[in-house]
Amino acid sequence: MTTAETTAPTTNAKLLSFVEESAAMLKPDGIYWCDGSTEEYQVMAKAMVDAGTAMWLNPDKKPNSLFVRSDPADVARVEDRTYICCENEADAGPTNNWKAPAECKELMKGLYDGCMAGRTLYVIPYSMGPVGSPIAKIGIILTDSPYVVANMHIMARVGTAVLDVLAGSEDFVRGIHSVGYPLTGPKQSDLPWPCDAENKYITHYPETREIWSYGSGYGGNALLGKKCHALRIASVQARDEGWMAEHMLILKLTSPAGEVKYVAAAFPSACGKTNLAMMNPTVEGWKVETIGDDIAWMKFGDDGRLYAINPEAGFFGVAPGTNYDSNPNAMESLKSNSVFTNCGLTPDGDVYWEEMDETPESCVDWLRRPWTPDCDRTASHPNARFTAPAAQCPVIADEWEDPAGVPISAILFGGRRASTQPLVIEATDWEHGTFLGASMSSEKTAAASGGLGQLRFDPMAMLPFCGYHMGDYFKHWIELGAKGGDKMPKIFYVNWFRKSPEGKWLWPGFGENSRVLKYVFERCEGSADAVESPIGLMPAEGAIDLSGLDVADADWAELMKVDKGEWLEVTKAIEEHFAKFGDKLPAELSAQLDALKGRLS
Ligand code: OXD
Ligand code: MN
Repeated sequence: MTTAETTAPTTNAKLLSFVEESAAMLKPDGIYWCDGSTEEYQVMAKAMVDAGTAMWLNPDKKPNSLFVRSDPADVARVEDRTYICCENEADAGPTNNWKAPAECKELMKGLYDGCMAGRTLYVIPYSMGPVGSPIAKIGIILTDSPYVVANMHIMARVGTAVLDVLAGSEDFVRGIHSVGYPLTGPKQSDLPWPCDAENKYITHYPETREIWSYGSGYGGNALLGKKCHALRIASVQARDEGWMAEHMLILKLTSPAGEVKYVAAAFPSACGKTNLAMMNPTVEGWKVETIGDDIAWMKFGDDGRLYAINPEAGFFGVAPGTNYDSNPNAMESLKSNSVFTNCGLTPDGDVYWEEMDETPESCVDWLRRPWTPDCDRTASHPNARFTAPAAQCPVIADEWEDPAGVPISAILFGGRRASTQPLVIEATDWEHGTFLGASMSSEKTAAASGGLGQLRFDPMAMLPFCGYHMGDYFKHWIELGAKGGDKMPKIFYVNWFRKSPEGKWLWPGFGENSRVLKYVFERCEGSADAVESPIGLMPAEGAIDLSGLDVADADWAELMKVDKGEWLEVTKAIEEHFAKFGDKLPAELSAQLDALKGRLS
C-alpha cells in the first residue's frame, strides 16, 4: 500500500461531492481514502519518518511508537484563532470569536486555494463513539497531514467500517484541515513540521455541521474529531436534540462492597482529568476504572437517568508531570503503539519529560538541542503530549465501549485555585450545581497558548469548547435539570490545588483524591453527612476518610476554610462574569448569585 490515489470506497453522493468539491479547491496531487488498517498506520508512520516529522523510538523501550517534534510556533490550541461562524453573531455569544459564515468561508477559500499542492489529500471517515452505535456520530476529515491520520487512528474509530455504517446518509460532520504549506513556488521542499504559523484559523459552522481548519498541525487544532467535533459542533447538536456534550472525564467507582457508581468530572485542560480518570485509590478496598479522560456525551436513558459515553478511543494526554507516582496507569497505557509529541529524546531512544520517574543524564530537548538536568530549561514543552490507545489502559472498564453508556450519579466541577476554594463542596440542587459550574474559575495552563497562570472563569471547563452562546448553554443545563428532576446527578465542586499562604500544597492529590471520591459516593448513597455553609454543603466532621493520611489539623482547616471576605470578592467577580451574558443569563443563575450574597452577608 502507498499513499497514492485510491478509488472511493463509497457511492455516497453527498460524500463524493464533498470530497470532489473540496479537492477542486485544495488541489492536492492525489486523494487517498483511509481504511483504518494497521498497515495504513505503518504507511503514515513511514511518510512521517521519510519527511523528518517523526522517528521511531527504540522498539525495546517503546514498541511501535513514534516521536514527533512540532514547529515551536505550533505547540498548543490557539483560542484566539478559533471561530464560531453562525449566521447571527449574537448566537456565538461573548465567549467565542465570531465571523459571518460566508465571509469566513471566503477568507478560508483564499487560504485553501491550492494549499495541498504537492501533497496527498487523506479522506478520514471516523466515528465518535463505537462504530454503528445509536449514540455515535460520524465525521469525515479531509487533511494533508499524515500525523493527523495516525493520531486519528488512535483517538477515534477510523476507516471503511465507518463508511459502511454511513452508507448513503448525509448525516456526517464535514471537516477540512490543512497544514497550510503547499509544495509549490518558493516552498518546493517540505519541512519536518509544515504549518502556516501566521495564518492559523480554526473555524466552525455549527448550523451546517462543518469544520474548516488551516495552518496548524497540532492537537485540538488539527485532530478535528476531538474538540472541534466532539465538543464545539456536538454541543450545538446536543442543545438541538436535548442531550449534553461536555468536557468531562468519566470514571467507574466500585466500593469494597462491590457497589458501582459512575462519576463525570469537568476540569479545564491540563488540570488532572487524565490522572483522576485512571487513578489508583489509596483508600483501602476502593477501585477506580476508566471510561474516558476528556469528553462525555450524556443522554437520558429510558429510566430517566443520564447515561454517558466516551466518544473517543484514545488519550491525548499532557506528558510533563505524568509518572508512575502521579499516574501509573497512564504510564502503562503509553508503553507501546503511541505517539509522543514535543518530548525530550534520551540517548537510548526513549522519551523523557519533566517529572518522569528517572531523569536521564542527558537528552535532546524538544527543540533538538542538547539538554542536561542542570541546564535552566525543560527538555519537553509544557504542553508535550502522548497519544495512546484507551484499550491499553490497565484500568479501562469493561463497559467503556458500551453503546448504551453508563448512568452518571455525580458530576464534579473543579479548577486550579491556589486560594479561596475548599477541597470539596456540594451543590444543594441541580440549579445550584449549574451555578457552581457556570461560575467555575481556574488558573490558565499551557494547553492553550498565552496567559499562563492567569485566573479566568471557565464555565463547566467549556469556555474554549462551547459552540454557541454560553447564556443559552446555561439555560440548556437548567432545562435538562428540570426534565431529569431528582434523577439528575448530584453536583460537587472540588479543588486539589489549594495552597497555604506560604505557598505549600495543602492536599496531596493524585491517589489521595479517592478519599473525596469515596465521600461523593457515600453522599450519593446517603451514607455520609454534610453540613450547610454559605457556599454549599460541606463534609461533616469525619465524613471524609483521612485515616492513614498525614494532614495536620491546621492544614485541614485551611483546606476547608470558607473566608466570607474572600467570597464576597468572588461574588463581585462572578457578577462581572455573568454580566457578559446580558439578557441570556438565565434568571435562575442571577437568583443563585443573589442568594449566595445573602448567605455571605
Ligand atoms: C485537551 C485540552 O487536549 O483540553 O484535552 O486541551
Ligand atoms: Mn481536554
